[in-house]
Amino acid sequence: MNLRCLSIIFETPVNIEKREYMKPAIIIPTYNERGNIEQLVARIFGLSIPDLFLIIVDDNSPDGTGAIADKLTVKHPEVFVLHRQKKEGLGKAYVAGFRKAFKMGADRILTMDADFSHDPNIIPALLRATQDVDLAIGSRYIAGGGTKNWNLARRLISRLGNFYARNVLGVSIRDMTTGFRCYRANVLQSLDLDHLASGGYVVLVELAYKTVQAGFRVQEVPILFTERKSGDSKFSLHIFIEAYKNIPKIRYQRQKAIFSARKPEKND
Ligand SMILES: Nc1nc2c(ncn2[C@@H]2O[C@H](COP(=O)(O)OP(=O)(O)OP(=O)(O)O)[C@@H](O)[C@H]2O)c(=O)[nH]1
Ligand SMILES: [Mg+2]
Repeated sequence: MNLRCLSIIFETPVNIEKREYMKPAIIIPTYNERGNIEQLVARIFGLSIPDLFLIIVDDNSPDGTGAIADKLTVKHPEVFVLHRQKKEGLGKAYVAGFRKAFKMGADRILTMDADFSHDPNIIPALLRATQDVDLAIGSRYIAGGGTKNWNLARRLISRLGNFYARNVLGVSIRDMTTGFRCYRANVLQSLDLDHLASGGYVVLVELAYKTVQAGFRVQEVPILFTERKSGDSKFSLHIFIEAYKNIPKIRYQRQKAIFSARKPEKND
């Protein structure tokens, strides 16, 4: 039997054997996700991804998601839960999760929503993509991607938001607002996470922008985004307005940084 046959027999269904990455972490921010979290964790571990660990970042969900997550750690020692005092926004939750993942020595950091809008079966494809690029983005707006069961208003808001972000920031990524991504850890380590323009959803746009600006390679992987399985959306008009205001601020911050780096010292 030749080596190729052997590799076919031993290849797992998700083809993760020939992996270059060693220690992937998945960060799941949660706020009132009691109807989803347990099932999601089971689905993720069902993928049998080697050396995977999971970080759930819960902002003291009133529905008891944090306590459910704690129970999951008994069954799955690879699950870690960060309990935060109060709801502070998606961006802040991500950053807390990133720091924990750094401490634990993760070399790939994947983020996803808790509500099954992000299909766990795509996780291996995102991990695989980071063998060639530094950031793999699960994208609804490239060929093969899309949204399912979203009403017209939601589709318009998402499209408009992406159009606005792409044009204000001048980047070509089609889906800047998706939270289903896999970063090489060194990308996030190189970004100044202490001084992000926003602590909310718009951090997704900011992280994608800064990754491109820093010269890292980005690839979009098609995903089909479906309506949440259970629970309520946290998306609101407030989030939309926050994004609208903060995107120009992200660009301005970058220009200011370039300008001050170029400014000669007084004594020169
Ligand atoms: N820890 C934490 N998690 C949050 C916060 N806001 C949202 N989340 C989680 O972030 C993920 C994305 O939030 P969603 O409410 O699903 O937002 P969305 O996907 O834009 O909207 P829907 O799909 O319509 O619900 C989910 O897992 C939420 O539970 C927050 O302030 N703190
Ligand atoms: Mg969602």
